[in-house]
Amino acid sequence: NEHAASSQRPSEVLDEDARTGLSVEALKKAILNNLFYVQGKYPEIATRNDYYMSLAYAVRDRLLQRWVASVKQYLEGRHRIVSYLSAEYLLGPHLANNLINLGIFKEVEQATQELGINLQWLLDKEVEPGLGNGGLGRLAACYMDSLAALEVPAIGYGIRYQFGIFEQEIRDGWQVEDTDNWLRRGNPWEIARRELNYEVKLGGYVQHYMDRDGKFRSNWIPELTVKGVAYDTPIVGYKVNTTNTLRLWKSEAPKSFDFQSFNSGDYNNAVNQKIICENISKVLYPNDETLSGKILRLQQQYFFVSCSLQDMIGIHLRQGEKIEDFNVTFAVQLNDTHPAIAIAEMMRLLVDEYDLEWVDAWRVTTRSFAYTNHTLLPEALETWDLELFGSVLPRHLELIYEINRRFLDEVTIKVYGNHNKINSLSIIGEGPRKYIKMANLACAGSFAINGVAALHTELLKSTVLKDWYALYPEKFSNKTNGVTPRRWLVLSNPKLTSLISGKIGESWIKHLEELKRLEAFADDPEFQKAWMDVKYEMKKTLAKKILNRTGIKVNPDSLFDVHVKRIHEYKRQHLNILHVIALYNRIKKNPSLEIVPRTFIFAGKAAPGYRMAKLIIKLINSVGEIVNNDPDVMDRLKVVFFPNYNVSNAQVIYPAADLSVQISTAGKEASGTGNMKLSMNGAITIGTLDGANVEIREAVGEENFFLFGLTAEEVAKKKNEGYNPYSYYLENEELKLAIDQIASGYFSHLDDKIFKDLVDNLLYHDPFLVLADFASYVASQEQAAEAFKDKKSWAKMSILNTARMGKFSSDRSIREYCDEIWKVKSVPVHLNGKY
Ligand code: GL7
Repeated sequence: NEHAASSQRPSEVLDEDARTGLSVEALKKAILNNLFYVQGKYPEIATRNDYYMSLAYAVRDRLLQRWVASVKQYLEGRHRIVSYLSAEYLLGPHLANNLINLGIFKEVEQATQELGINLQWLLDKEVEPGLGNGGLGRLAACYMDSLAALEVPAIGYGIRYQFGIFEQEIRDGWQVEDTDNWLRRGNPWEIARRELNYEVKLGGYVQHYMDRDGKFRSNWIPELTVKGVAYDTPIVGYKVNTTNTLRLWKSEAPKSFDFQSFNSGDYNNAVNQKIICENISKVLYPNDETLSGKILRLQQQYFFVSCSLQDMIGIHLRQGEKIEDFNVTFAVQLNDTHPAIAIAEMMRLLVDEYDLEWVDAWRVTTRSFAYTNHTLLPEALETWDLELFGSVLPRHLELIYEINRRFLDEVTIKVYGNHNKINSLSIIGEGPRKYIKMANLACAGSFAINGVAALHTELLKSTVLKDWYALYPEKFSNKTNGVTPRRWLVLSNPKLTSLISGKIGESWIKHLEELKRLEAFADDPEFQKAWMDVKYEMKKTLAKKILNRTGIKVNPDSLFDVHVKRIHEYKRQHLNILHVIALYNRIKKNPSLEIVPRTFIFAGKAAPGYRMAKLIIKLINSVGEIVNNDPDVMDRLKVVFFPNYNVSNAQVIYPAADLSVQISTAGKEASGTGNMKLSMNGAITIGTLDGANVEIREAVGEENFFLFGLTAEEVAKKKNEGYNPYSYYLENEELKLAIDQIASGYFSHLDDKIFKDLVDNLLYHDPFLVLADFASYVASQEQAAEAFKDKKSWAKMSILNTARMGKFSSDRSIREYCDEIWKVKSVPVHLNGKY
């Protein structure tokens, strides 16, 4: 039973110090108390998991004290609250992060040690909540951390998926998916709020009638009603009391409902309906940047959005405020279009349930929402088949028609009847089948629209959202992504953290721009040595993990070339592997060739239905099998595919990277955030002018960045002119040989069919211009290898990368959102007395 661990605990028996004290003694007492009163064990028979749970509850008690104080203060002071709506939160393990943010890592380390247990064992026990696919979900997690660190009142709303992103295994070189049963041992970080639940209607039809006052009314008769139950996770800020709420909804069957069928004797139907209800929050869709158009996915989106809006309205009204002032209490951010149905749901709640006039409801709605776009890929822009949409949300379909009708009336005048523009702006797409365009709904209903990196925002304005930009230029702004230095430096790289703090103190952790002060030591030989010693240590740690997970022995003295992210053709893992093959062939031609030894480290999941991505994983492993075992190579090249890339694994990989591979086709990666984490940890980027790479290069200096490839403009031009990949293949000998080898089965036990689709795709289509960028990539990699030979200058480049990453803290991003979009202020939380 997944709730077992969060069962009642007799807090009365704990004294105050054991509940909230931060001293080693208090922590020890708390752990032992929990071992007894929560786990029902005594030390001699306790397992590591028992100790993990006991420590987790001890930490949670400390969070609760701050959490209650925060909520109380927000409500009593009627402070403006940020509401972040996101279908994904890729949180990573909580325990270590909470220890750091509470400032008790050392104390807990000592407390556990005195109890005869190793803290690392306990940290390793935590199963991470993988409630997201990749960058978009991880960004939401970093933003929750920064909101709390900056003492901004905020609630994150989302879905409590019972199964998060699948676990990846590699078998015979292929990706195999396994379910992520993250709740199987209970989740000590969440608090089930059974009493906080809302009903959500689905399906059915709408009745229209005129009421006694002569007002037209709509009555939505659903086919199904589900209940959303709140599960809260406290998110504490770094060394502040502020503790915000992450509120995730679990779907259940409403009580009333099994009874109905029961009474009519239809027990099977009652059970079936219960399963249908519970299915809604059962599993995260594993597609990254591709829409799936599935009914269940639309139900998920609507389910969590409706619960969240009902919850916000409840909070607002309980403060004695008027419904018309909703937008004064809340600023609601839509994390991509996944929650964009909120615009229509808000209109439904205001018009149907709270009796507002349409124009008043629209005014409140369009002052409440802001929309972040995270991708330019056309296949990722969400649309719903209109008929399917109407079958799930019949009332919302009517509302969207009305929103669209009024909107197009306004637009027609502004664009002077230009039909192309009207079609492009319409929320409803015409074609053989009509469809709903979620990005257009989001744009029409939001007061602010932003992209996630400077280049991305410019491309939004000039391509995907061009007509919107022409209509509402004042709504647009850029908010370059950021990452939290707490998890991605302090927690992942404690040795580098102490080295830095030893030189410049600790305040950089909250004010990342202060890393600039490291520049003064970039030429200091002693500091350079200490810096590279830490890197070496981290490479050894990763090497051990690699051996453990893959059986491959890698040399920590070699250049660690790190390419970790979701597997996608636009991210071009195949460009990387073509370079590996080229180096391999150079060695085969000249076995005594002097080259910088390299370890190529890949990691990342492929969407289970994305054939080409899965084929790329197989290719990486196939090339690895040959290269790693060819005696001619003499360990100068190693290719590793590190399985099951997730937050925990990323925390071990980033600190060990020498070279950060960010080689997406220019114009395709909206921002990237792994690029920031790697650079922060002293890796030097080899990359295209794409996403945030552009700003990273500007920040670290072009001499500390290996640039290659076509620009976004050149890519667009080449495609326009008719790109012919085959000519690149013919002209470049190394490229031709590499592709011929893949095609002939050299890496696949002479099986010449397995990679046929991949090869044909490259030779005859190559939509992401892998072949066009190959020569430039190889040349840039030669520069990187040359630079790696000069240890001093490499150390300097590495130090300068870290030193100049201040801008890429998510604290900076959140400050910009707060000042320019949300208009919210910090509210310091005080812990006076007991709560
Ligand atoms: C993404 C972008 O692809 C990525 O570049 C960006 O850093 C991230 C956060 O803004 O959002 N968009 C998207 O749909 N996914 C992303 O990771 C899954």
